[in-house]
Amino acid sequence: MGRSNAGKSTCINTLCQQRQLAYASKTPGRTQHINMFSLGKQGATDLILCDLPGYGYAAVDKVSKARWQQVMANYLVSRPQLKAVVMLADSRHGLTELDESLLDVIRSRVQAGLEFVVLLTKADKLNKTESAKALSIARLQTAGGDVQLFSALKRIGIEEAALRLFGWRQEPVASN
Ligand SMILES: Nc1nc2c(ncn2[C@@H]2O[C@H](COP(=O)(O)OP(=O)(O)O)[C@@H](O)[C@H]2O)c(=O)[nH]1
Ligand SMILES: [Mg+2]
Repeated sequence: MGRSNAGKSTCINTLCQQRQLAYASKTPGRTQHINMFSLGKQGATDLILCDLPGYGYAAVDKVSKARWQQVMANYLVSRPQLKAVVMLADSRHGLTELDESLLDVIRSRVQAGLEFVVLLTKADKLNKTESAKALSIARLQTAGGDVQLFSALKRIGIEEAALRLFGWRQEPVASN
């Protein structure tokens, strides 16, 4: 999840080594549904990635905004299958107020064991000093939570993110 234009769809495409699995757009606010991508062999899913609707796009009317927020909050609070939340934020802006309010929504689930990581996207736009600063601010905002840099363009943090997600996959149920 993340603000519209944070790089969610691009991240999913990159992790899945697909060009257009998730629709990346130059027009913010395009993804209005919860799109789910099943990874692994047919009938033996390793994990499912969900591209949540982006939030924070100014040009969206109030009613739609409120509806999306409700859909998101319901999903995050009550979806029992949810194993992990990946929050994406543009590394140049860091976590905004809207991101922090969503952190509040999932806080009790994270305390109860829901995995959580922040990807600071488009890290190719930052130099070393700016990257270090963005990381430490985001870590403070998440109270020492997992935060990493990510860039689909310059391929920063892709392996780190992929390994993290793969480590969180549901162990296959043994059958005999
Ligand atoms: N420089 C740079 N731009 C990126 C990167 N990832 C995504 N973008 C651009 O950011 C915009 C929004 O990306 P998108 O994946 O559609 O964001 P979403 O709205 O969160 O799904 C697009 O123009 C992407 O090309 C990146 O790693 N580096
Ligand atoms: Mg998208």
